[in-house]
Amino acid sequence: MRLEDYNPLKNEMYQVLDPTGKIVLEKDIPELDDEQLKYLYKTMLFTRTIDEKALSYQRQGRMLTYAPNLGQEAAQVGSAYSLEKEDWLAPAFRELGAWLVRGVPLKNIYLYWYGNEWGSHMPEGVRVLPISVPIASQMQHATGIGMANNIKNEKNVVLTYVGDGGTSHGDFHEALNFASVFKSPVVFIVQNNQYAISTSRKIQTMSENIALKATAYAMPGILVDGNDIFAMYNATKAAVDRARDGDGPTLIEAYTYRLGAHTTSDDPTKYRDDAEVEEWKKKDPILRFEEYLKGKNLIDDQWIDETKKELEKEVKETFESIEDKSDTVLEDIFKYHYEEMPAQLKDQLDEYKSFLEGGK
Ligand SMILES: Cc1ncc(C[n+]2csc(CCOP(=O)(O)OP(=O)(O)O)c2C)c(N)n1
Ligand SMILES: [Mg+2]
Repeated sequence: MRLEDYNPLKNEMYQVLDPTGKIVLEKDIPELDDEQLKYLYKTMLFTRTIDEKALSYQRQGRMLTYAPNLGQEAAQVGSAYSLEKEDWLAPAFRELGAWLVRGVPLKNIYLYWYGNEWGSHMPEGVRVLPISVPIASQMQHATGIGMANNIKNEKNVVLTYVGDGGTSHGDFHEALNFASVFKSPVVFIVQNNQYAISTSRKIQTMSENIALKATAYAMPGILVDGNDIFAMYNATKAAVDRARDGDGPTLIEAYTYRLGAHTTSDDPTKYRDDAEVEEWKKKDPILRFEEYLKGKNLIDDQWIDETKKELEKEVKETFESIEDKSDTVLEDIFKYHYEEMPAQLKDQLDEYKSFLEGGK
């Protein structure tokens, strides 16, 4: 596919499979073999299983606050699959599918959401930065890594994600501007899931879409059906290839929907209609891909059932292996930012220690 064939200023959206799994652009079916296609499907299913289990553990009081990915699996899995091993991922906090594709072990993911800093300690060779909760801050890191790559003459690409709400932050604009000026090899993905907690995308920006913001920074921008795994894979691959060739960054808007709550502390029924959610359920990215794969006789209901059971078992065993065995050390929360802990951090540490000891 060619990024320039889709003009965000005309609100054109790139799509390969429609919501029923029918091919709308035959020439853009990616050249992936059967095993690769099944791997993509299985990873989307794994993402959903991990989410469903985490929500249930949280409701049972066994897990801390959790941010689900329900409905955004294609946007994450499809995009991350376009990277090579040596490339980097600079995530926000709602990219579970991308972490799995990049080789982050489930154990790490659950440790993180269990409040254990060791969850962010990636295995050797897994080029994934820790989860970044301060909105859009990871985009600066991505641009910086890309600039360092250029200086060192390395050909690695950096993939970074942000939400629709994150595009209102200064960090978003600074990262795009620097990346464009210095031809940093970055692919910026906006997971536009239509909400920033309770703030609707409709009042987040007056731009008709988010992809067109690329125009001001003189880089390609493309609006992609984020629930279409093939469209996400192809568009990101084109952007990754472009970055690797030294042509600089691209902005991709993955048009998707957060089917679940913002986090387990949120109640979306307070700010959006059930009817809207029902409409989006019809565009479920997993069902769409499932229909396509069934049509090719690659999977059937029995295979799906068996795969689900296998994944649920893995999730349960992994969670139980970390539950109540946390070796979280209070100091870990404070000690990694500075070589020597500054006075104000030390005060906070002392205050917290005295709080835990029952003092004030
Ligand atoms: C700098 C900063 N301000 C506020 C917050 C609180 N906060 C956490 S998530 C969020 C909304 C993010 O919305 P969006 O960027 O659309 O991502 P989504 O949660 O939809 O994936 C906010 C305001 C934060 N984490 N960091
Ligand atoms: Mg959002």
